Amino acid sequence: MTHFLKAWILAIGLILTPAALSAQEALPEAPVVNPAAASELEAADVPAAAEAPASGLDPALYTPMKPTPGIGMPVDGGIDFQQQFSETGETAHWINNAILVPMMVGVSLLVLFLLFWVVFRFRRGANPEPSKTTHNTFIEIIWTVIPVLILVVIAVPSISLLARQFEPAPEEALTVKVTGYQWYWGYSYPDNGDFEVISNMLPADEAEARGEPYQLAADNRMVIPVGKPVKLLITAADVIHSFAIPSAWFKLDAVPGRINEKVLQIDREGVYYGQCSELCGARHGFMPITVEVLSEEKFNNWVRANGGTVKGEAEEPVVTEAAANDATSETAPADAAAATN
Ligand SMILES: [Cu+2]
Repeated sequence: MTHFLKAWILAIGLILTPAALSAQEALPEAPVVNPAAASELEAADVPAAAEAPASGLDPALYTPMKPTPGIGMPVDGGIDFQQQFSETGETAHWINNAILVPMMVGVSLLVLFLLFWVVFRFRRGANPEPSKTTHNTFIEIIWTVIPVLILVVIAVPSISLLARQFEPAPEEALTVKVTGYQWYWGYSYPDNGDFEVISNMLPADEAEARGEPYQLAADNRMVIPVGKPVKLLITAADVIHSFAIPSAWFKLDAVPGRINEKVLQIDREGVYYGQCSELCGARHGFMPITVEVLSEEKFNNWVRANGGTVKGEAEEPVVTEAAANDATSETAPADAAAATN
């Protein structure tokens, strides 16, 4: 009888297992915390605000840039690294293509040749009396010295690149704080009034409508100025994530309770995609990174569109009037900032 009961309990357990597994998929969508995006949602109900643009930001100041196909994103059938748009990325790509790959090919071919040569030259048919040789000082020196030289040739550019990648940012660098959440990204701009942009993955139809790659495109992008070092302070609010942009040779873990710092510099205007690169839970594959790189002027306009302050402008005493305007007319801080130009 107990046998029968056990069998039933087991059977019911097995029947329920798939339901428990699929319950994982029914997790709630990441919250939309961005005020701009939130007002966009409200706009759907309120006809008066119907002119709100797709990005949720003032179109006079900022319109999301269209990505260039094949740039800053993976390509079909690609086997190489993505094309690089940062100085460290170009150096790293060069080290790979000019030093590492040729060495790997050379070593592999040499070992293959030696293997075939030994198999043929020292086969039993040709050597009825086996050789008793056990040592050859000359060959032993060769096979020690050559690998050492190879390692030195690799180490010099590789270690100097590593050092360059983690050089601290210059004093005047723009700071952006990147926070990984389950499962979206937040970008705050402490130098520009400390507004935060919340970045969620675009659904398939929306991504297609905007001409962007699905699962790489985000509703709100991280925007940075072109050709300038940007100091990224990377952290996480819940579990470990990893902030990665392959075409900028950038990857750094986002760890809760810790701030990791690294300089991001992209030398060409455009849109660059990345993904969370540390397994962080059920929707780990659905928290893409979209970085838009703009000229200084367009970047400043984007900051204004987000209600932020442009670095330098607010600090100068001349701008006190604009600051006063800001205080009196909160509704149009972008206009007030623009008026100071
Ligand atoms: Cu993640």
